[in-house]
Amino acid sequence: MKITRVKSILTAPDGITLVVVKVETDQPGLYGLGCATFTQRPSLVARAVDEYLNPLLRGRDPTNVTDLWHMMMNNSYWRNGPVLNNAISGVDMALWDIKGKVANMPLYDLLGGKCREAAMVYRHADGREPQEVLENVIKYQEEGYRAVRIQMGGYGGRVKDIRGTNATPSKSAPQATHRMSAMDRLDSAFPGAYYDADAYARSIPPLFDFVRGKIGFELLLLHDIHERLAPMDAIRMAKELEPYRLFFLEDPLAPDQIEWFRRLRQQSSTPIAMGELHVNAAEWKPLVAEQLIDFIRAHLSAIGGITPALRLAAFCATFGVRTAWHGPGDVSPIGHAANLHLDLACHNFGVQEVIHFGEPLYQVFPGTPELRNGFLWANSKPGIGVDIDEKRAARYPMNFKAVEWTQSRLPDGTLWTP
Ligand code: GCO
Ligand code: MG
Repeated sequence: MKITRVKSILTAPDGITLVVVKVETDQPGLYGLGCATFTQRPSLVARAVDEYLNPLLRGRDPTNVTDLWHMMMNNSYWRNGPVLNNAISGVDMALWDIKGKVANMPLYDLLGGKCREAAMVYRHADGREPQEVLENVIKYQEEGYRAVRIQMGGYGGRVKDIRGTNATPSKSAPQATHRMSAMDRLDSAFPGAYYDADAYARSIPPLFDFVRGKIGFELLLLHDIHERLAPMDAIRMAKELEPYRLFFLEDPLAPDQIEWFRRLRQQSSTPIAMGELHVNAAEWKPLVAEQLIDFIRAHLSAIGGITPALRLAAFCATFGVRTAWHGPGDVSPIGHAANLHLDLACHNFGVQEVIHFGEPLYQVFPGTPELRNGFLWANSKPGIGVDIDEKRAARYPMNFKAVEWTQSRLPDGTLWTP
């Protein structure tokens, strides 16, 4: 069996640019699909696939997945960056897809079979003020979800001052305790996505107090700091949130702040999740080996695909760290399915992040996993189990604009990690 072509496919069915890799072989009708989605730099990943991996891999045997993964990683000499890792992931997942198709087994079976029927998921509830967040939490709870991430104004709390809007704030909810004047750029300030870190930090513990006061402690609640706070402010929030029993608190610090993770661990019992930003094993090794985190959140394509994720899951298992793979809107259904196969086959699964899969996604990606009663369900098709309708995919071309939300700035104009 030989690889005859490796190609990238860019498509945005739900308005978010997804990057898919198709590996074609000399066997009639046999091909594999993988996710390579780095939605902030999609065309760079596509070029890495088409201009470098395609000529490198044509003519090679697709069954040697591990060897090809190492060869792709080392072939550029400099390695472990998000663009090349995503390109490699697209091929790696496609090779696992081919292996499952040849074995006529779903990937989870190839990886040792199921540890659970389906993967428990969490959804994103948000709102401009606590009452609105609560309403969205209750909506998910009524749909059968057992875990909900709550934010108030996205990441860093881009909350409008409810006194300044026509929204009639509810009497029982704590009012947003800060004016958002900081959202207005200072005269001399730089253009950007402003947020008030201190106001955000002060708004979250009262939010959890309010929500827990209304719904109790049965629903698993999560929160994503998204590296938006100075380290000690993140530690303070982790401590302030202890009474509200979070399932986990995500991205409290930037990936390079390992020393601060050590201090955070000494000071708080709030479970910690980290990893969606990781691209290099050096980033996760201390966090896992020193048990500084409870959940690993890698974005599978950013670390290079299924091959490294399998090793990472096994490494985490030995230290009691569970998986919570990154599952946002900027992961393709192929990537979500790859997450799910690992969720089913790895014993140390924690929870799976998912978003709403719009109808266009199901049309472009037949076999997209099914969301039902708070769980994600895999089909039993061989391989990853998701296909792509390339004609339909072409109807949703990439429409790239400079990314604005990552130009996050503090009130004084200082650029802060997004
Ligand atoms: C999450 C993540 C995402 C990222 C996004 C970046 O927890 O799902 O924080 O929302 O911000 O994937 O492109
Ligand atoms: Mg996150």
